[in-house]
Amino acid sequence: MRSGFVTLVGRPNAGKSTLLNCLVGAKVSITSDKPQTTRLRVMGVRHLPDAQIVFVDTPGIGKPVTSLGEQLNETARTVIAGLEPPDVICMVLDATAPLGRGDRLIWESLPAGANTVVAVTKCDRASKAQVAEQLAAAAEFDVGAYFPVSGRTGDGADALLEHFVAGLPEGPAYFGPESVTDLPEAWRVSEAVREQLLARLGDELPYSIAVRVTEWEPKRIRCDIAVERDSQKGIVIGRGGAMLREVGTAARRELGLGGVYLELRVRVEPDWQRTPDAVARMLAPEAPVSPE
Ligand SMILES: Nc1nc2c(ncn2[C@@H]2O[C@H](COP(=O)(O)OP(=O)(O)O)[C@@H](O)[C@H]2O)c(=O)[nH]1
Ligand SMILES: [Mg+2]
Repeated sequence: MRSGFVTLVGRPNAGKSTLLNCLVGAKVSITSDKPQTTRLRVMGVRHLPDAQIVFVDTPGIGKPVTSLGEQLNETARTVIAGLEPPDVICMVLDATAPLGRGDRLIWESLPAGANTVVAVTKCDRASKAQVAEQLAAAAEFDVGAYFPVSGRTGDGADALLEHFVAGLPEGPAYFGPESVTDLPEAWRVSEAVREQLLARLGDELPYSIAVRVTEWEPKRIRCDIAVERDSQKGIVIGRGGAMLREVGTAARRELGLGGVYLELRVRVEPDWQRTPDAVARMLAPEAPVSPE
């Protein structure tokens, strides 16, 4: 048996979670076109004959404006600081955005001597010239290998996967054959709900939203959606509850929750993303809290 860990790092929105899902071959980490979508370290497992690769998704590292932003950076940095060979780091760059200070800061934060590769992703959306330019620009990061890929179409993903497989050391199976993620079931539900909200909301609201499962019964799951202001509550509920109904239906379909009633409730938690205690509560990956 061979096994190992590959951690994806990069700027917010670079395409890390989409690439992780593609490499795992299953949807384990939610994605959106809004920053701060990934709020936890999420593991996704790729099972291969006699081998297992554990891909680790991290929040994007960016300039923090709120306690939430600080906590997301901290989560990513803690994961990065804990990496040592034979763990592999996959630095994800967006082919459609020029290399910038953000990428360089992440590169500089990687542990010295780390086993790192660069994946230039979103190649389906970039011209050949753009891809070539980005690969050339990425040469300033002196890593072991460079791969053009698309997390959306899967182009190039096989070559990247083969590279990881070739470098796997002998090791145990960290996950059972049925497991594709370490996220507890309740978190998969709340994340699916948040993903559907992110897909439907404008640019400002997503930062203000946090979702938690508060009750879990065989035929009924209750989710609390926290927003920061009364005005946001109305937007999330929608006209006559239309938005919540749409989100609930889509999330249930995504999760395959046939026959289970998914109850969504919206409540205001003023300014939670600027309040360290509230942020910690919203991001705690342990058992869902009961409503006070
Ligand atoms: N066209 C295209 N879009 C992508 C690709 N990867 C990610 N995206 C989009 O880029 C946005 C950010 O992706 P996400 O995976 O959430 O980025 P993350 O913040 O780095 O995890 C989403 O709207 C994705 O659909 C890709 O390979 N091709
Ligand atoms: Mg992500």
